[in-house]
Amino acid sequence: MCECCGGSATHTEVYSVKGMTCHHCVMRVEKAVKSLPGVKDAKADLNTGKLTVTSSHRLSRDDIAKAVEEAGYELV
Ligand SMILES: [Cu+2]
Repeated sequence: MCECCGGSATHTEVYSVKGMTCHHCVMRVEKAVKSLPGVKDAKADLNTGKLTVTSSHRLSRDDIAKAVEEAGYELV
């Protein structure tokens, strides 16, 4: 159950990540975001730079940005 809206639906947000140049970068970004509390899945796309995050509650963009930056990339 969602803590912010009370619903049972999962939240999906799409972000853009700058600086990914290979499959290894994608893995690093996904791993960093997946380590955040509440995140169920994270999928990064090397070609588009899109990062799709599925979570059990709405995450703050700052938390995602911090995780991405700690992995060595930038949320745009
Ligand atoms: Cu790389």
